[in-house]
Amino acid sequence: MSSARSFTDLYVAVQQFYAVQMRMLDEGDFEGYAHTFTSDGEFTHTPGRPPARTPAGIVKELVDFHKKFEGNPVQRRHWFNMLALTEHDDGTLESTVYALVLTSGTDRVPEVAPSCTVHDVLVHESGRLKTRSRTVGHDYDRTHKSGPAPLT
Ligand code: SDN
Repeated sequence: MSSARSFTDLYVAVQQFYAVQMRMLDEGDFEGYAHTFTSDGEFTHTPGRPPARTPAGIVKELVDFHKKFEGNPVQRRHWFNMLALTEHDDGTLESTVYALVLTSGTDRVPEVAPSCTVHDVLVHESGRLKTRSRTVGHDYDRTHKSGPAPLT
C-alpha cells in the first residue's frame, strides 16, 4: 500500500466513486456510467451473458437491456454495501460488494431483485478511479459463489 494515502482514504474514495457511478446508471446516464470504465473495460451484469467491452459496447448493452422496461417505466436503484477492498502492489484494486437492485414502479412497495455480488478490478487513471472489469453474480444463480471477502 502506498504510504502517501492510507487504506481508509482509499476505501472512502472507492465508496464515493461507487456513489457517483451508480447514480449515473440509475438516472439513465449510460454514457456517463460507461465512461467510468477504462477504454478496454469489461462488464458482465447477468450470468451467461457475454461481457460488454469498451465504453461504447457498455452503452449499447445497457440500452438493449433497458428496452424491457419500455412501456412500463421503473426507477431502479443499485444499493452497494459490504465493500471489501484489496490493494495490490501494482496499485490495482480488487473490490467485492453486495448489491441490491431496488425497482419501483407505481406501487409504493419496491421490488428487491436481484440480490447480487459484484467483483470489480479498479485502477487509477490520471489520478481518477476507473473500473477495468466488473462481474455481477446473481444470488438466484446457484452456480454462482461469491466466496469470502478478502482480509486486508
Ligand atoms: O451495473 C451494475 C449492475 C447492473 O447494471 C445490472 C443490470 O441488470 C443492468 C452494478 C452492480 C449490479 C448490477 C446488477 C444488475 C442486474 C442486472 C439484471 C437484472 O436486473 O435482471
